[in-house]
Amino acid sequence: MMFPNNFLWGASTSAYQCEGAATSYGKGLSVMDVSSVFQECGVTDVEVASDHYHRFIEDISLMAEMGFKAYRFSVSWSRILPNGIGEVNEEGIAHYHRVLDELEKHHIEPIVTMYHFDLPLALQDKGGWSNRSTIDAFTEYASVLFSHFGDRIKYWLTINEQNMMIIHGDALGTSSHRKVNNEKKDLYQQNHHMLVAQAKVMQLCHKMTDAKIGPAPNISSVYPATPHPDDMLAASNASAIRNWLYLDATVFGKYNSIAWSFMESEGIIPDIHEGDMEVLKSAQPDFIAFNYYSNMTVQRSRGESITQVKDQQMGESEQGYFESVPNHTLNKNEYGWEIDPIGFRYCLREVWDRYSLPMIVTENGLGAKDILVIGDDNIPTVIDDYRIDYLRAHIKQMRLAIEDGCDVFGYCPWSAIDLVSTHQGMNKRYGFIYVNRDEFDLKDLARYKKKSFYWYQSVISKNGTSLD
Ligand code: BGP
Repeated sequence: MMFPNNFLWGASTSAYQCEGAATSYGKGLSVMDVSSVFQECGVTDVEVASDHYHRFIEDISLMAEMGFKAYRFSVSWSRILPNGIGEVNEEGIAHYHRVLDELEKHHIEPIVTMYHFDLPLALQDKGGWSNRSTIDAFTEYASVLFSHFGDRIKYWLTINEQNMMIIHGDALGTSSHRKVNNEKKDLYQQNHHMLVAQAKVMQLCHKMTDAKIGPAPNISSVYPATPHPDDMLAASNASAIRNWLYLDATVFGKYNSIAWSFMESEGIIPDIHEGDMEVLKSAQPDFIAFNYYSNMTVQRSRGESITQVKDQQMGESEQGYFESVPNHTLNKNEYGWEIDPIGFRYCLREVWDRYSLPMIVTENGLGAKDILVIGDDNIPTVIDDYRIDYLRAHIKQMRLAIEDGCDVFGYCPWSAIDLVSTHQGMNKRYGFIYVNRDEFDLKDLARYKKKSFYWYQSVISKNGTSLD
């Protein structure tokens, strides 16, 4: 079994994590530029990051050397609209045109995320997603993007990991920290606004362009800790609350009933305006993009939280509904994230079974403390066999999922180049390309090819037929 001929092999980045130039060239601030998470974790901020803003020509030429068919990156909303709405920053528009020129030159398909965690601060100051007017702001931003780039981009992603911003907003640094009466209700109100905004933007995309558009949640299939029916129910709760709430609303245009009954019991049903549900119903994604790092395992809620560490892949629980537990059949990476390639096949099958829409994997990868060494040719490199093993195992399982009948049209692991990790700064690296800087010492920001660079190059050149 082969990967389809036009399979989109590539990799991903996001604007705030790699661009740098966070306060230059007319860009407005975003919530990530002022996020306290980096300081709390004692890691670098995103002022310079990987300096991709200034070095995209070199970076894209390295991606071309790897044979990339696609590059998934995000546009910084506040670089296009410094205040979130209103005045357009022409320098921002010109920048992304230059990025697209470069990609075109190398025949690399751009896959563009419109919003990857970095809400313009000006909008956050007005209440962010709690404020219904952010729906209009996102639609306005989308219309600016479609009118400037609509004829150059075939694949758009609306919102990166909307589900993680709701569930783990504090850890990601996207929370507004506003004082509200009922924090949880406010979160699910934000979620509703994002769902409506996304639906409007999908409609707009179809009206203004010939491009395809889809959501980009973080999906983890959920295993029950034991075959006990209570654990089975807990797994079903977790899946509904973590995954299907988001995708059902996007694809079927309705709230998942299990998630709805959870919101009802918790007293957190969002205010839904007349016409909202019609908007959700009438919008249709063309594909599902999703990020996969690992699945999760849960048991029935015993009323206390089992894990203390909370990030995108760990420690999720909803008192009364489910509780995450470690899966002892799986190995973990050095940051405690479980490694579950077979679960990747399972997850692809589950999403395919449920929605029957073409899928593209927009994140998957291994974060590690890479060590730069001098290679045979006297050029610095990283011998990242651990990353190669991880990616190989996942790509093999993706191939099996395709054999199972899943329609997967692309794979863009995290990340193309090293960039700032949400909690561990430059310490936790994911890239095929090493960026020569430390946490606080910017060094020369030179690019070095890791061992995985050459490995992935060969995988792509053989279209995934030879993985060993
Ligand atoms: C995803 C985010 C990415 C990236 C990735 C790795 O949830 O979409 O932006 O950060 O996780 O996570 P981390 O940087 O925490 O290791």
